[in-house]
Amino acid sequence: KAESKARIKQLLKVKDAVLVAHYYTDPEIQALAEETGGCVSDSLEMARFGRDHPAKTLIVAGVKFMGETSKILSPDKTILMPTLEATCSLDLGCPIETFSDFCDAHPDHTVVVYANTSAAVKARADWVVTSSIALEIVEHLDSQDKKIIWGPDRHLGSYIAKQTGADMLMWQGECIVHDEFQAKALRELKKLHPEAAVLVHPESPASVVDLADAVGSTSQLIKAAQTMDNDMFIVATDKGIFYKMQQAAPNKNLIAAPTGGNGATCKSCAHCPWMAMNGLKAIESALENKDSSDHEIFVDDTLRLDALKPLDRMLDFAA
Ligand code: CIZ
Ligand code: SF4
Repeated sequence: KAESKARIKQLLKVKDAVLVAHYYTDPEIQALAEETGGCVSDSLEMARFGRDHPAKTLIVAGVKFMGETSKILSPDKTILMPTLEATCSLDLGCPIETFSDFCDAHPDHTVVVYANTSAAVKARADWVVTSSIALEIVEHLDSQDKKIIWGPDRHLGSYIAKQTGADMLMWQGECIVHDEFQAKALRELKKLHPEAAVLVHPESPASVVDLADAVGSTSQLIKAAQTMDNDMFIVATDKGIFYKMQQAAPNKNLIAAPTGGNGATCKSCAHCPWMAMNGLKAIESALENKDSSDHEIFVDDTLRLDALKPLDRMLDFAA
């Protein structure tokens, strides 16, 4: 491992590359990104950091839509991923053909899609949002009496509809990781730790969100652990987040929310199987990039410009 890390550090220098990692990747990958002057963050910040960094090459340790978003924002950079097989159940569950038909069937609706989608789905949308800013953008559209098509995460969509009262037609997608958090087992755990605050990512089912003391994106949940007075937090999101959350709140006790209620076994067990593909060996191989078809992200130029519009709309709104 030490050898692999040393080799990665050397390759980053030689190739003028910087490592950008998501909060859900394994702790050693996040630590390596920090040590080498890269960044660890959510999908929006990853893309922004990559765009603004002077390096010629970005190594995006995350899942495919994050690499695509980086390419859309930084077309002149080489975007490499540890593996192009790292995808996302939301992206997989929202193929462009059927999604486009759904949009065509409701031409009077504004199309708002989550960042966890392909470049083609983004290109079909009026707005792209991440979980940090989805609520504000839908509020803004609702204040203009817009009817909304929301895709692909139905849990996040329902949460936003409930908070804003907006008129939203939902695509029925879900994140296989967050969908597994269990309300019944969480209620039991809360009873054991009545002093703990519950932090929930809104890709979780409504029954779990209902038990939350704070609901938010990964960066918002880290902030909550840092600023809330509680000494203990029960956390319902991918367990990769514990690395940064513990750093931000070193004296707090963080425990994982249960994923297998009623004696059922979990499948993802609170760790995204695609995020887990971003190992040291894969990063090394990306940096070597012997075969670009294994690592390099390309986005067709017409598609890129169409996807850039709704992404820029979000970035301008956030600014
Ligand atoms: O669930 C994910 O994959 C998240 C939270 C992505 C992101 O950073 O927006
Ligand atoms: Fe997709 Fe869920 Fe994995 Fe995030 S954690 S990449 S939403 S499957």
